[in-house]
Amino acid sequence: SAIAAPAAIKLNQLGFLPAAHKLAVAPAGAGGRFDIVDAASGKAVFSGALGSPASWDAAGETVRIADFSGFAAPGRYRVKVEGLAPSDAFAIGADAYQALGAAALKAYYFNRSGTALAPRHAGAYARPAGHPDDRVLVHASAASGARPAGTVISAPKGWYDAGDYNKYLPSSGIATYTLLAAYEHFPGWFERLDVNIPESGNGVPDIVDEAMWNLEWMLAMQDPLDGGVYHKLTNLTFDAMVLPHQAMKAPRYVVAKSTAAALNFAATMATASRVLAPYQQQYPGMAAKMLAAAERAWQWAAANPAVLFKNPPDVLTGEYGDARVDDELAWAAAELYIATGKDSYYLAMQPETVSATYPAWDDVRGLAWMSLAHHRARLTPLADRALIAARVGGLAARLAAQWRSSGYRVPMKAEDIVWGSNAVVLNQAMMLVQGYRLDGNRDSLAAAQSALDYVLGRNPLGRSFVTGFGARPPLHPHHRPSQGDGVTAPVPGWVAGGPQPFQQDKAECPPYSSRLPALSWLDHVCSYASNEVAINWNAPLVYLAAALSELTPK
Ligand code: G3I
Ligand code: 9MR
Repeated sequence: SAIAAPAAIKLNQLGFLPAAHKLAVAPAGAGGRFDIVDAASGKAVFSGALGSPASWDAAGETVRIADFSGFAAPGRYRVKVEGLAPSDAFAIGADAYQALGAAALKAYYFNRSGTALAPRHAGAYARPAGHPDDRVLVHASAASGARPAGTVISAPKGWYDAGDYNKYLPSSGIATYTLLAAYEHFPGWFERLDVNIPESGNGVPDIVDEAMWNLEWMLAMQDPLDGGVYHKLTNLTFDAMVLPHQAMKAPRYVVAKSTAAALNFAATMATASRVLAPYQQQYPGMAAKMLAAAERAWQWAAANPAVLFKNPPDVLTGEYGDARVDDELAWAAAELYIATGKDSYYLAMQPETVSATYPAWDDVRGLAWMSLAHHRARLTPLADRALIAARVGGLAARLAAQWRSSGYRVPMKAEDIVWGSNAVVLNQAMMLVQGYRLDGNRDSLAAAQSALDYVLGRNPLGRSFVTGFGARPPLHPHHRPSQGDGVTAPVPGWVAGGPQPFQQDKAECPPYSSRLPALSWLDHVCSYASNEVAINWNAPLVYLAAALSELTPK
């Protein structure tokens, strides 16, 4: 099950929609022209000149671009440059990202906590239930009022965060929101997407049912007595690399309420209340319950504006500590404004003080602008529509300029390459899509396409970073189910965290072969710093599969 050395010509190993922007990358030393050849017959069907040599400092490499956007005929092809081995085969077709989007969404089902996965839904990845979380202890750090330390509460369901089996508010908020936004923006695509989960066929799109699995857990993370929200539900230490039902049976805890958790919760519940409103029959009373919960969490945060989370000394699992909560505040205010129409929330956001950045779990202000832009037609007169357009358009223009100037034609700068870099580039793409939806600038759509191309193989390593997709996908993600299940192939549909130069896991791994940001990656289960998967990283992949499918001109 080894991966052959990457081809010299790098491209999206899955393929393209017919009218998409289509680029491949060739080494700078190669000849001046390229051909697109039919994968079966080898016959040339298109040819063009390679672009001028350009470099990308993140990889220390100079390359030339093959632009075959002008070729649109459905089929299977390779790119050829004289003197080089042909590229991996790729497809052009109208359904290029259907299976990708379905698998990236199904990955959440595979990470469900507290439930057995049945063979009819999970196939080879069926497994018994683990982590029921119906008897969880309130940790000393979270003790308050009528819930002193040691109080037993129930907070079942939710998704395991990542390769580990804990559940954290900051990653849950952005992940769940991004799935809900994907549905809000592209409802038709998701209404047609059946991913075979237990709820499929209940009259609610699968993406909304899947989000509900996590939203029900999130609701249980709110202290009903004061509206505060626990930052995480966790073991004291990480589980071994085994399946959920084989994990340690030591008590699990809800740990410290935090301002970040309350605001994440408020933003996500306000968003969910909009999406759930039409599904009264399947989820009676849910939308109203969510909106009320969101407003209570907001009020808790208003009274507790600077409770920053730190792991207590006896809790050694993921921290998701965040030194700044002004971005969470802006995001929660925006979502509550959209959901309620109350101008007080718009004023609380202080929009003129909020810049636009690409989202990450610790910087969510871009989500506020994304939601305001999508809902701009139904905002109250108070909303500054020109400001919304300027923020979204300005961010997209900056990212598109970066894309145009980089040798690999990606919107990511070398310094953006941190833990979870593949989600950095996917979230940049999601914001480029917001720009395109506002002003129709084709460069924004092309740059978003390029970001997906990067994650699917047009990168300096020549690897697809999505399990089960492309010619050279990750085989050994840091993902406990994939490691513990005895199945050779990892659970499909997960994007690996990706290269990043800090190598925080190097004491536990074989040597990395490079310290260059875009090359510093190990396809090894040891590598939690470059090859873990995470719910917040997969969500922009789901978003992009739908967005490019729906927005690329037919
Ligand atoms: O942004 C800074 C950069 O400016 C700086 O130069 C660089 C070098 O120190 O660090 C960058 O920050 C990094 C940050 O991620 C970026 O988001 C930190 O070093 C790095 O430690 C931090 O990693 C986080 C990691 O947990 C460790 O705490 C990741 O963001 C976060 O996604 C990850 O999340 C984990 C959970 O804790 C547990 N579950 C799995 C999940 C995914 O790996
Ligand atoms: O497995 C853990 C992974 O899910 C986390 O993202 C990562 C960072 O918090 O930590 C991993 O656990 C490692 C721990 O931090 C250090 N010892 C080895 C553990 C992995 O086997």
